[in-house]
Amino acid sequence: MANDLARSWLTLSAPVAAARGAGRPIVALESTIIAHGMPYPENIRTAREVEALIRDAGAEPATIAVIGGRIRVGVTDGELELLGRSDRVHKVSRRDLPAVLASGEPGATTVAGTMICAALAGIEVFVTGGIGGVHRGAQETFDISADLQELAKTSVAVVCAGAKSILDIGLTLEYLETHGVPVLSCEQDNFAAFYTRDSGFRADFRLDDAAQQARFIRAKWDLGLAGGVVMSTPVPEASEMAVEEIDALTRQALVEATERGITGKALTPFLLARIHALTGGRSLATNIAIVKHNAEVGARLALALAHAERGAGQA
Ligand code: PSU
Ligand code: MN
Repeated sequence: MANDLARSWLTLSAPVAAARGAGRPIVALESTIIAHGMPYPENIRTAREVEALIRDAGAEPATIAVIGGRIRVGVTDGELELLGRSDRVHKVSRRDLPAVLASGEPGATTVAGTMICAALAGIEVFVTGGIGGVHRGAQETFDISADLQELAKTSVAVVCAGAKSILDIGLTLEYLETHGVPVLSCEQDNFAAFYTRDSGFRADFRLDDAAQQARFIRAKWDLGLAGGVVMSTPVPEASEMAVEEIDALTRQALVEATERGITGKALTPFLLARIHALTGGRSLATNIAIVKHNAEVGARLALALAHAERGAGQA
């Protein structure tokens, strides 16, 4: 756990505190995906189902959000409802965290925001859908998600289905390499592209087995190599979308965003909502299947990390 001052802003839910007390592994979940990534009521239903999957696998889920001026590590059903229904929930990345803590207004944490809070709470594994990245055209706009900087410095393993093709996936991987963030993949050699399994880019290291993944991560952190690890897992085949379809719709959504002058933190939620509408909701079913699959992978990783062997030799 972080120092006492940082900890004074955290509230662990009763189930999370009990899991901590019993030494059971905890898996963090983000809330931007609930408040800004999926429509109501599927967002809340999915959040509950994902929590149940993690619990069934033997770990404790901790959905992270900022409510009432506190960082909440684990939320109640009522709080989940607030996050999923209210249109006054802020999207909270590193920059925004002090603002919602100071104002007391509700905030949903992004990948970056959730990583910060998970690390403060001593949680090593975080399950999400897709990470933010370098946006297409970032050479002009400078739009690079703060998620990537967070991965560079905050020691949490992020289980995701890669990054969406609304982003420039090649540049995203280059950025991660520059910052020393390892990109692991399971089930396939290549990095996943969210709605589709194959981004066309190789991940750095393929590790199919949770025990191997855990040993890799332990070695990194034991050495003091601070920073995150991206654990890419592809969408299950049965839920994958057609590459041509998703490419065409992504291009259309990007054109619309440019025409409407949408930039900054509003861009990613706009693109997600447009793709959802343009697919007549089919992309949402894929999105849900992705997060559930990631929850299973993440729970297995959290259990493996709890048992991971350290270096066998002597210092
Ligand atoms: N990608 C998705 N679904 C999401 C997000 C990204 O497929 O819900 C959310 C995550 O919370 C991520 C954030 O951290 O968007 C990135 O936003 P930005 O690009 O503004 O950094
Ligand atoms: Mn951005």
